[in-house]
Amino acid sequence: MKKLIDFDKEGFKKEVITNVKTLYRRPIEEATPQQVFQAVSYAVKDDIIDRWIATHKEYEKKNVKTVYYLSMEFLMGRALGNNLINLTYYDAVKEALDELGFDLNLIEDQEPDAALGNGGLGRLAACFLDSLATLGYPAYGCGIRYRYGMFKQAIKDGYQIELPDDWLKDGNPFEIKRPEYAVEVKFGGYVRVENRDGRNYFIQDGYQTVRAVPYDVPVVGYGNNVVNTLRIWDAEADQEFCLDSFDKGEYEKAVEQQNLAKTIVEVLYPNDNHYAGKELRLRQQYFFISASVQRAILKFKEKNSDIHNLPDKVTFQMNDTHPTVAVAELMRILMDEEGLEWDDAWDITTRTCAYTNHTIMAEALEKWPIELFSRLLPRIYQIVEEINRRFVLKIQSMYPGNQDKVKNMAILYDGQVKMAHLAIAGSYSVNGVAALHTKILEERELKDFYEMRPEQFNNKTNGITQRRFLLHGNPLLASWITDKIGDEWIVKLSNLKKLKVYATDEKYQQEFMNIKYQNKIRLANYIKEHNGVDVDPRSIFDVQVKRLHEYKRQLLNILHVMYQYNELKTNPSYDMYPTTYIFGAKASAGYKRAKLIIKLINSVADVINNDASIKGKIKVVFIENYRVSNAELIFAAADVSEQISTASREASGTGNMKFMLNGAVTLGTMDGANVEIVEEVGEENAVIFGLRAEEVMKYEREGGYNPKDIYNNDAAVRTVLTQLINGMYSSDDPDRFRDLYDSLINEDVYFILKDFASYVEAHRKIDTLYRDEKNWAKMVMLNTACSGKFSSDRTIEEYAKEIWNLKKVKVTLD
Ligand code: F58
Repeated sequence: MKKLIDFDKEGFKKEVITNVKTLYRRPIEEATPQQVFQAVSYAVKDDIIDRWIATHKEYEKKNVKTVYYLSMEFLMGRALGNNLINLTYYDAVKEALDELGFDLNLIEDQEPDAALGNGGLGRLAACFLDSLATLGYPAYGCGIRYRYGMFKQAIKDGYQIELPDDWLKDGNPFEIKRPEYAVEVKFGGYVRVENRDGRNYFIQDGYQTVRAVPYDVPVVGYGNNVVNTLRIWDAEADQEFCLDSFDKGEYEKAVEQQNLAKTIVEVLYPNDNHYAGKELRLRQQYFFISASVQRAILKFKEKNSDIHNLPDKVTFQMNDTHPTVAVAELMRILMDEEGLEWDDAWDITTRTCAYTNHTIMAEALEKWPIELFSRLLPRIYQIVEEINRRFVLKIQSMYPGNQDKVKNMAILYDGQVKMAHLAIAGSYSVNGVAALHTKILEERELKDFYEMRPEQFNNKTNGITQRRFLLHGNPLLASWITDKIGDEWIVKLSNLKKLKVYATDEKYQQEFMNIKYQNKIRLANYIKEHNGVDVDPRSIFDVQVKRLHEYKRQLLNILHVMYQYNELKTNPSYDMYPTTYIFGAKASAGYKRAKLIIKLINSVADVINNDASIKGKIKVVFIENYRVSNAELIFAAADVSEQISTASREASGTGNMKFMLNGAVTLGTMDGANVEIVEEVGEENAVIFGLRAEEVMKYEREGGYNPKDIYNNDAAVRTVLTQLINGMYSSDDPDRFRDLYDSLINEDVYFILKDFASYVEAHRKIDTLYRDEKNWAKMVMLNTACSGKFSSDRTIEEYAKEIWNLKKVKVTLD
């Protein structure tokens, strides 16, 4: 890796030694790995700070436009390795630590993942921050400093157990508390109108307040001295908790406030593509939005005197509907605090807010009962009512007499506040996250909105950062690539296309495949250590890692494994290439069926892995506690990337891109960004199966299909389904998996049986392709070579130019 920034190795070593001493009163020889991790991180932070200060000085000097990326989730993973990579002294620090007698890999392993997110949406936010800093765009990530992040998953007797993720227990060395930027957030009470000088002022009274205190986490750009900020808010009680108060009423009030504050930021809701509808969740949303928007306005006012210029200096990008109270909060501040009239405030708001949609799944669209919303946020609700009143008038004037339009588009309807509608009404941009997804939004889910204002809609296909998912996660491949085409790919991933010429050269094919093999050994060791299962690195590593959700169809995958096992057992001529099926997935704690699918995968693994008669042809592994840090190992080692969602359901997917980048072949449906992956790499270098999105949607319009037809006509499917209920994988309780059986036979909402034959066929194709070593090597190399489009740098450039209108800033150190 090219060294772009000077690194003083001896000085660094000294600083680590001093840090251990001052933090822990110990000589370095006696320090625990965790203590060394802390000491190293503080030394790295020291370097980051200078760049952080310089960056903000530059932003202030230039009075630049800034994007505030508002998100309930930032799935950052570990910081140390990534910061070293982006400071461009990972290798140098590795060497320095070697000299001190420590292995950087082991030190990195001391850091807990910052798992302030569920899955794709939260990880996307983290990739975006990395790209924003690397490209030099002024940006803040704004979120919540959850005390407990995404739960830790343990597998006990094949079942998922959730354990609390106490990620802050040893302290977070990179964060900085900024009490000087604390603000107040108000909940509840009532609104009183006061007339002053002929103007009505709306005043919230009788409310409870919570103090929002920001913690800033540095986001280091790659090799460019830029350090942006992830600002996550903690909640504190507003009043001093007065222990010696003799006034019982006061004392109880203080306790109440303390509890209110504590519970708001206590824990991340572990739902993926499903909204919780809980009062606390709405509290969390308003809490971080109010704090972030208040702060942004205060900062704007430091450098700008006319609030009308806000849209020239600020964009609030709302990551899904969770932050959309921002629309009403900004209106509140502009009117109640800045004294603007409605029209003025609305004009500013709708030129400042923008909204990204991440799903078409109906159950993920947030709707709040008006009763709850208005009780918790009385002033905000008043504003939403007025936004709705005016919006409905607009609909009626465009479509006179068309009640359906009002019903489909109103923000308040059926006693509910529809957050997506509020987001669209209040934004100047609405974007989907892959071409197919945006098309479905425009033509189906948000059709009425699209027809009303087509120019508002646009697509921004997702991306991922190559700095974490290749440079850090796959150092062998990263240095091979650099060796071939130089290291500019680190900031310009489209350069990877220069690798195409190597894809047909046998020597390079061998090198590439050897790296894959080394990565498979690394993962096999991890699996042995964590699962106690031996897997053969020469087998095909066929991987599906993502949240467990019915639409993602892990069930289809495991049913196919059951089918293949039947073939092996009953058909002596059945020939298959040894395959290791690797799963990793967390199920939302309350999602029963998803948890049952995890149990099924583990039960199938138990039976198959212990059947010596099949000579290890199939192995099934469920990797416990799938998360960002072990994902890096997994992507690097995969041969086959399972992207098998029911077509039309996966908005984009981003795991698919990480596999491709690391040289895996996609086995997938034409869904989300898979469509664009195939477009880039060519159909012959992916294996596509199953119904297309239009076909799925057609069936859905016509009331579904009849899965019993398939059950009756396909003996192999019948056998597999019967094995769900005959105790083959649940001898102690044959009825355990009956719910899965019933769901498939009766409805099969996700078209699993419908796509089954085609999926079997696709696996046969993979088997055949894999045996042709040269062609396979060519395929995987072309996958890496053609993955340039899927860098989040490309995505962010598009957001910056087409939505945010941001300018890049250069930062130099004096
Ligand atoms: C995901 N959504 C999409 N939601 O499912 C995926 O296709 C897409 O690639 C990704 O966003 C990024 O655009 C997703 O991860 C959540 O996890 C929400 C968390 C909060 C509750 C509702 C779901």
